[in-house]
Amino acid sequence: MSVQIPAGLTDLLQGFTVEVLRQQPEDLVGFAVRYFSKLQATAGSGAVRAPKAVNFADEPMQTDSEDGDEEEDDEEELEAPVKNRLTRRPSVCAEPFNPDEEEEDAELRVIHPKTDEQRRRLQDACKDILLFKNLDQEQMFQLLDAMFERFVEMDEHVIDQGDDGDNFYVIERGKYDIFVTVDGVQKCVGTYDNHGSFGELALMYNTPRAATIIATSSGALWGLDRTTFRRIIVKNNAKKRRLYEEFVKSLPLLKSLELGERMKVVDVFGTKTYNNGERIIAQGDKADSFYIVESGEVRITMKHKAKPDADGVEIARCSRGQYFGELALVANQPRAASAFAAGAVKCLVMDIQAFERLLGPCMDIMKRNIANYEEQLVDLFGTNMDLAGRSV
Ligand code: 1OR
Ligand code: 1OR
Repeated sequence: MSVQIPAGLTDLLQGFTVEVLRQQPEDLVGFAVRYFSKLQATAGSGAVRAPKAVNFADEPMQTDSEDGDEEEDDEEELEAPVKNRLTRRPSVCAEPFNPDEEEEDAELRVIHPKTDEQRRRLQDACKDILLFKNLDQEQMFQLLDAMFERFVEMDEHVIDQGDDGDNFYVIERGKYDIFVTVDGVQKCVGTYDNHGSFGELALMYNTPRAATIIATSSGALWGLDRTTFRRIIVKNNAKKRRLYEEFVKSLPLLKSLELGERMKVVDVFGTKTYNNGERIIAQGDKADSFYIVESGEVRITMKHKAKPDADGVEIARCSRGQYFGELALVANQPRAASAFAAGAVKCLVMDIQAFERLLGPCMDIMKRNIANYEEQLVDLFGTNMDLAGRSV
């Protein structure tokens, strides 16, 4: 029996197979649905891997320009963005945004083609980015497509306080100082050391850049343009606010914050889930995040200085609404204890910069609690130690 192979089938399946091998998706069926839907949308346009409006070759390079009249040439080191003309940024004030608006217009898609090696590095750099934690697979897919690589030299200003926001950045490598100028005095208020992200505030709130970011080594960043950031992240934040409003209103720790400030907390945290027994924090580690338990229970354990190899003693448990991981951030010292999931756990996680920027008014509550830890330390271990494990 001879079977007729429809014209085009081999090419169709080959194209799909190549994309699967290139991108190694975890959800093959979901990937297939998206791939063939895009293909259908592009039917007749000649483009295969991008929706209709995204044009790989014949679109002139577009850069963000403040006044919209002139092409600026100051981003030469950036890979030429493949961007539709419609994505050009109007002035900041002229850009109303309703996050609830359905804006799934393929015209807005930005795609920077990447090699497999670039994509792997990008995925690695993005895997712990808190702002990306609540996105679904399709949003993540679009975000990664839109990101572009930017190399920076030592001493380069990546962002200048007071400027309009153009891009959000994820750090692949390099060290960066954060400077804030208040009343004409510039102060270094923190650093990024080979991981993390910055540049979200101006894009989220349509405000001028709140800090200056200067590279203190050569480095590599992944940029995300303002339009895509707002279309995906800001829209997702509106959903997150609805979802978490009641929860953050109920948290005793945040009671000194106005509602608007609590909502800013929601904007910047990411949710992380842990399986039973999984370690969330390791005693002695350098600290860069703060946790609030959304569901499940977290065991806090501490090792005795005299028996560093023994399993830690359980010293506390945290459940819904309680927080942990503040001590190392407040005291600027390594983690004083370990934290493990007791059953399935979900936490809201905030990075150290957001913690310092937003939770200043909650410091009194935290410090009172820390004083409690110090007292119990002596009772539990029967020896005088401070929370860094030193004898006092
Ligand atoms: P952006 O778009 O305003 C500058 O551009 C970025 O610096 C900002 O987004 C944040 O991503 C990042 N205050 C303001 N912005 C900060 C801060 C910060 N830290 C990092 N950024 N503070 C320092 C907290 C350690 C508060 C200073 C008073
Ligand atoms: P961290 O950043 O040091 C471990 O990371 C976290 O465990 C710590 O912040 C606290 O949030 C949390 N002593 C020290 N850390 C504690 C304690 C604690 N309880 C919870 N954590 N004590 C228990 C008091 C009931 C006193 C120790 C004997």
